[in-house]
Amino acid sequence: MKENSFVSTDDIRSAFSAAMSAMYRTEVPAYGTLMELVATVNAETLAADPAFKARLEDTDTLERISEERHGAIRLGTPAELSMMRRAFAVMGMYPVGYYDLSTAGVPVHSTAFRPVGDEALKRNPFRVFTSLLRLDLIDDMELRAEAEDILSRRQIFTPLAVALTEKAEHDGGLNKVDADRFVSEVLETFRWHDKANVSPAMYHRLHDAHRLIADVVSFKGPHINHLTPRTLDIDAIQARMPDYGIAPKAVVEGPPTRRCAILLRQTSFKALEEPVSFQAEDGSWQAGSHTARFGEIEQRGIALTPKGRALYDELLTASRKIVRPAADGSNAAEYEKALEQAFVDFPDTWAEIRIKGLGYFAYSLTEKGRRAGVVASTDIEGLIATGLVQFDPIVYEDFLPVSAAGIFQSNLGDDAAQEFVASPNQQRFEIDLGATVLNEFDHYAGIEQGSIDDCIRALSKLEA
Ligand code: OOG
Ligand code: NI
Repeated sequence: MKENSFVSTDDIRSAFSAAMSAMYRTEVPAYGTLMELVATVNAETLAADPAFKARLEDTDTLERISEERHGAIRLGTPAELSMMRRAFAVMGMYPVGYYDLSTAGVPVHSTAFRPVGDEALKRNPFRVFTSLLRLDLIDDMELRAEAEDILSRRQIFTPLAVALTEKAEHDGGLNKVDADRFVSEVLETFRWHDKANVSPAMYHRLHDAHRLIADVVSFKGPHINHLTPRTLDIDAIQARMPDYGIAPKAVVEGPPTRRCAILLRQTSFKALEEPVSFQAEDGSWQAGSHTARFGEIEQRGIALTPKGRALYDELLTASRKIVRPAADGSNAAEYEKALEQAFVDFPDTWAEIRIKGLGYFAYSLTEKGRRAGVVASTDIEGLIATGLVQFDPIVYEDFLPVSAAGIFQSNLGDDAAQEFVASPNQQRFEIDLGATVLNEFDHYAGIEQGSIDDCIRALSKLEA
């Protein structure tokens, strides 16, 4: 097959995220309502700030501003995780980062499958936060064995999804007909099933061990549990959700509101209780309910260096020592205040964030730099000082474990906090995944260094 007849991985990913969005809106109408609110607030924000709008027009595709940026699934077995990796690769999505959530009382560890290059992110940034259940953290050995047995009997991919993934791997891509079929077949894995795989008694045993275990083990597949569009004003949406009849989680996760946005802020509406039926031992179906699916929004800022991230973690921990956000929202205002006060120590101008080595920046030539003629200097600070080179923040494209835990917790029910011994096991995760995950810090550092090299090369090349 000729290579140019292959659909690009970016196009397959775009088709997939659009199909998932359409499916989820039908499955969870409240999510459609959230999307409307996001579109409204984004339009208002842009109308109120023409300079901001112009800047976004330069760097983003404005008409796609309110589209989904990420979703999340929870898998049950190593085999499911490694097959998922292969299917995501067909869409140009690769595992970046390792997140241990055991410390936060959630028995999973995770990665994010996402596009990696700048071009691919611009074409469509859709990511999937993907967790693997850790039955090794469950003390009850009998229940652990039963859960393993139930999981070993399910097949979350359709035969055609597997066959098309293998075909893409073998041929190096998929043609239009196959790509369309691939998208609709892989979508099946993410679909909601209102008939559980287990009896009511087993569901309750799993649920009592941890609600998340029930969510993963009791169903035919890893239903998409939320999708997340991008908002330009997360505080406005948090405040206005109740007007639209949807209940926001107690607080916005991540850093406080700032002039210079850092990392990632996110919030969600609380997961809905949905009807499901369970098949009892005698074969009869019994009505019940399950709470798992919700909608989220995100607002992203600059990617921080290890030094910046350490400062972020330190300030977040400090603020949570003063006020720990209660799940019912009763101390939300106090929490916001403590957070804001703690973050006074995090510089809030791009220049200072850069000079202190807290964030990653992309460097480029200014207009003056482009007209400067020959400048054979490798001193980037000098080039900035003389106005030949400028810098822009690199957007953080990954996730935050404390925030992710907050999102998990608020959607597992307000009383779900539970202790596990911290036990990160990246090596085990990578063996199960069948690949190593990309280190996000190395990745951002590489983008930054590449942009510096490009500036220096461009200025000295004028010599030749
Ligand atoms: C995933 C929660 C993590 C985020 O945005 O941090 C996440 C889950 O609930 O499965 O999606
Ligand atoms: Ni999320």
